[in-house]
Amino acid sequence: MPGDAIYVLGVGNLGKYVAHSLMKEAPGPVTLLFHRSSLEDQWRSAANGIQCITNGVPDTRSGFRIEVLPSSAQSPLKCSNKQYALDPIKYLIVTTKTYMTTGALELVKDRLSSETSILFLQNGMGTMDETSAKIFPDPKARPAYWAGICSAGVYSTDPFTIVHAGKGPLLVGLVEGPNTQNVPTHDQDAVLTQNTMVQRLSQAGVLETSVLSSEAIRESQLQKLVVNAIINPLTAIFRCQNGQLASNPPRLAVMKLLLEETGPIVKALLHTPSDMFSNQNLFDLVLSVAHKTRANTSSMLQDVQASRRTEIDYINGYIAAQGKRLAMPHVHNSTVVRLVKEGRTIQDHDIA
Ligand code: KPL
Repeated sequence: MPGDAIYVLGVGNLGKYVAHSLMKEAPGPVTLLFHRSSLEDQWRSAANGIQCITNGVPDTRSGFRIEVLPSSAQSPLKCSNKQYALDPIKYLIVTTKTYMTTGALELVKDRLSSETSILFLQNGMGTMDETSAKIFPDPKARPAYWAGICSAGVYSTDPFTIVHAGKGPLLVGLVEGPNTQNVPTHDQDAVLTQNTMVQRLSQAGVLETSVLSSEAIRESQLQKLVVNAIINPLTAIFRCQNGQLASNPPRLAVMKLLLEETGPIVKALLHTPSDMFSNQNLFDLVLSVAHKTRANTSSMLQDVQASRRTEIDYINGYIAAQGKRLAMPHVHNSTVVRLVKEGRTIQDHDIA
């Protein structure tokens, strides 16, 4: 049943983890969409499979369908099975870097429709709005958007090998939009029976999927945004691991300053007021994540160290833009965006 295939766009840490988990535990076709042609050679070197190492035990899964997307919407498509190449895509999981989202979606947009469910599983916020503006300006043609947050600790050791270092749930929820009126978002059983993608994610027990209401997933997205807006840029600017932020008084003071500006902006983005978004509660949340992930190098510091583009525009950049729109103070968020983009570092004695 090609129509029920789940397509995964973006094979970074999370894309590999989700694809591997689906193939291992939730029977049905999984198609990997390669949006860079170099991935095809790396895939062959990896013997056409994804390896996931958990507690030192490797598990390799093969059987994926592969499509190498054309470099532009006009060039021809290469895929492991021509029969499926132009099939409409009903279920799509997007795990690309945020700034690549619309460029990658552009390559498959003719296969997406209001019948499609897209799950955005990414750091930061803003990609759904960009997708609507650039890819689906007509709201009636827009797919149903799902938001996902995965807290599992996963890192790559080569292009198709990941280490599953820490357990963490996958939260998913349907985002309110033009094509979601008929989808029951509060009734978990109904969502599960109606959406094969969510059902299969849920079957892949290793993902520990919980289906949340639209409101609850928005709260979780905004909480995650706050966590990423404090930990990610500050670990990049101080060049330290997550746990080394809170254990150092000058850095802790900067965390607090940034949070005091970020908290009220994010709180204003809630659709329903929530006590969880007081500055104190948000700061406690940031501290607890920094502690739980104390040995981690944040994804932003990893990007800076590898001289890759960071996702700052979709984290502090998004918050600064929302602050501007709402006429709320946002100077600290704008400053960290600039510092990260310029590759600047701050020494503790600079702020003492
Ligand atoms: O999500 C993260 C990231 O690095 O992007 C945190 C939670 C900060 C863990 O490192």
